Amino acid sequence: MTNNVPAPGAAGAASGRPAAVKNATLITVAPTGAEADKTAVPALPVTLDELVTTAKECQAAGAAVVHVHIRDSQARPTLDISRLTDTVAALREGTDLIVQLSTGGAVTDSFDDRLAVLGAAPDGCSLTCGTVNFGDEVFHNPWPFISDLYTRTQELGVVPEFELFDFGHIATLHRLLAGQGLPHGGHVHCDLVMGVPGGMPGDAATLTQAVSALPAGATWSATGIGRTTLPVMFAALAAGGHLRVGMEDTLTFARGRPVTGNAELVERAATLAGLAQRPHMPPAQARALLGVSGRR
Ligand code: KMH
Ligand code: ZN
Repeated sequence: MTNNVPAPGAAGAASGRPAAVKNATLITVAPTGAEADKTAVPALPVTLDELVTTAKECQAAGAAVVHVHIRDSQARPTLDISRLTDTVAALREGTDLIVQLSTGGAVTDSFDDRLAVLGAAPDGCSLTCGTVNFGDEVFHNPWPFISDLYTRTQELGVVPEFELFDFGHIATLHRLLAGQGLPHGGHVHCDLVMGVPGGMPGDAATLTQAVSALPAGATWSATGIGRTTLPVMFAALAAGGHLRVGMEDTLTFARGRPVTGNAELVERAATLAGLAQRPHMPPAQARALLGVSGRR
């Protein structure tokens, strides 16, 4: 292993920090995404009210971060800046969650619109570290866009989460940090997005290999798309990582049983984290971990 991500049992007196800080599990919920269709998935939160309601339920169930995509009045994905700004305000008003806006958007969104997302002044944002085939589509993230977006996060004081869909993205993350320094907040946190058709597979062996290639000192969460949800969740907990769950990634709770809402996905993650003796961490603890400063 080339990184020094703390192992589940590594916390304690030697670090001088309470054991709970290092051993707890950060749960991020990604409630909506840009891909699922409201008519096919009625439980998907697409209005501001639905989003805030689900965010409150997910906080109560154990989430500390919300990864946000929004929809327009027709439930289509949008990066409309005024809607994004209202969404950040409403989530801050209604919850204590760290508000992380997606800069990935939908595969059809322009680079300019994706850069402009930061104007909504979120606590954090996603920052995908490379292009990837995305089912039948392509999710475009060329180097100049990655570099510009990272510079903007540093200028505006937004904490990025580095989204890694494949191994080449990890190499690009190393290049980014070497050339442009640490992110705002001073801490590197990554999210392994596994099981996307076109990206790395979602299984324990791949997760272990990916984690071993992360930058020294980085923390990480993992999410498995679709049927890779559970294998990735168990592997991440075993390897000392954090979790992302939600209807952006998972629409089937068990074979033949659709997800009824985001909270049940967070509840399941929190239950498994508790069984692993790595209980979910509250938002204040997550802010300290990620280097997210106080509310604006
Ligand atoms: N909707 C995907 C094309 C992100 O939020 O940063 C991209 C995505 C990643 O969901
Ligand atoms: Zn997303």
